[in-house]
Amino acid sequence: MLDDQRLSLYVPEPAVRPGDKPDFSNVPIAKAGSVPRPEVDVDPREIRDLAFSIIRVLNREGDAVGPWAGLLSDEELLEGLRHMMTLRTFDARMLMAQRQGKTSFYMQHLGEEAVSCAFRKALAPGDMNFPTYRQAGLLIAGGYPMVTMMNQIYSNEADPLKGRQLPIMYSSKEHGFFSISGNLATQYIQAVGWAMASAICNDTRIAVGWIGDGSTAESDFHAALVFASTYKAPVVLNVVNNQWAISTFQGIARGGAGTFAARGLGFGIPSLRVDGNDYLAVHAVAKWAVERARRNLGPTLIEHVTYRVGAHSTSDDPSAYRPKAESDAWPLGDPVIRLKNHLIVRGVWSEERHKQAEAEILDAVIAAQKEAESHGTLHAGGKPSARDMFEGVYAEMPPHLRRQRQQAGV
Ligand SMILES: Cc1ncc(C[n+]2csc(CCOP(=O)(O)OP(=O)(O)O)c2C)c(N)n1
Ligand SMILES: [Mg+2]
Repeated sequence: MLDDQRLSLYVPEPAVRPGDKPDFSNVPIAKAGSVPRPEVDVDPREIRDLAFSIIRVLNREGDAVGPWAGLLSDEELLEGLRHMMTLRTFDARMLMAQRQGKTSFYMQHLGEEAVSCAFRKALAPGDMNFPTYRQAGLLIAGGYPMVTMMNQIYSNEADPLKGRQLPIMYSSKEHGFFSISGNLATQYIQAVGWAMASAICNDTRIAVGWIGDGSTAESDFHAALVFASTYKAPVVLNVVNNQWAISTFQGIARGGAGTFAARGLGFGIPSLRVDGNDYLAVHAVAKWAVERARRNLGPTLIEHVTYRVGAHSTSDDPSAYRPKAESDAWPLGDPVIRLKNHLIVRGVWSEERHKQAEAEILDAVIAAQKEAESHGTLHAGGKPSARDMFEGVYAEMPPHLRRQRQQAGV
């Protein structure tokens, strides 16, 4: 065979590796305020550009600019800041609790707090999220008690899931938070199915699917888009592109189209990219997509462009696969600092008040932690009963399980 006829496989590589200088010069960032805001009933073919740009509201000076700005009041923004700060503090304490052996596992949101906290505020009671493990902000911003989250993390006697789920895999129907599945992408089709059921029943509730950049490589992602597109399901399909899927950079799962949002175009689904570190932008785009679903105009795909600052989980060490300072070089900044600066520019916040809020939030998280720990932690104190593992699956327990339960003496 002639050498020039030999095939070779193309394998995308990240721009930099540990020891290299972080480089995001290949990431085009639209100017804040520069992307138009179409009507929600726009023909998807007219807004294909939105799948290749980035909708941003907060500029470098901390001003809110452009057609997506102006939706939130001072009070709502202050509340949003508090939610993000709470999630960050909650993460820090639970990460420490894992290192102390109080739980086996934890996953944090560092750098991605705006995505789930801001999105939650665009939803109505009864709407249902199908989240991944990185959307605890939906619960924090939805008023779900931190103590209950911690009880689940500790698998203690007050764990509402009775130790049957991996720590951080919460579930609350009342708070619109469908049980998390460890099998990635399964919940995307479930979200579309739930939305279709809502439409079949002529209900008013909508569904929200969540998926990470890496998980969009799963077949379930594509099957979900087919059904959402064909049946115009009342669903918002979120892709959280945090640049990494554990050690695999986003260029592997993204494919050749250039962005994750572009995936929606082949299905005729309006597809937008948003600055995932901009609380105002995430909220505005979420509102737009939620209104489309609510008005029965069909699905929307949103790519949240963000960066996973922390490790993938407590079982991961990112220094093995990316430069240590890469997160500092991320061009979209930190969501908490950006909203804080905006509130200072608005004249309703200050460095002193921020420090004070940090202290108050830490106190509240520590108080919740103390209460949760009074119900037990992984290796100490109260535990769910072994009997519980036999319950909650079958309406009527099959004989073989009844026998096993008797053998276990519970
Ligand atoms: C079907 C399936 N394949 C693989 C895994 C193992 N796994 C858990 S998290 C993860 C990375 C997911 O990355 P991404 O979708 O980008 O989400 P992120 O963690 O970055 O939020 C992998 C491969 C799994 N849980 N399920
Ligand atoms: Mg990812």
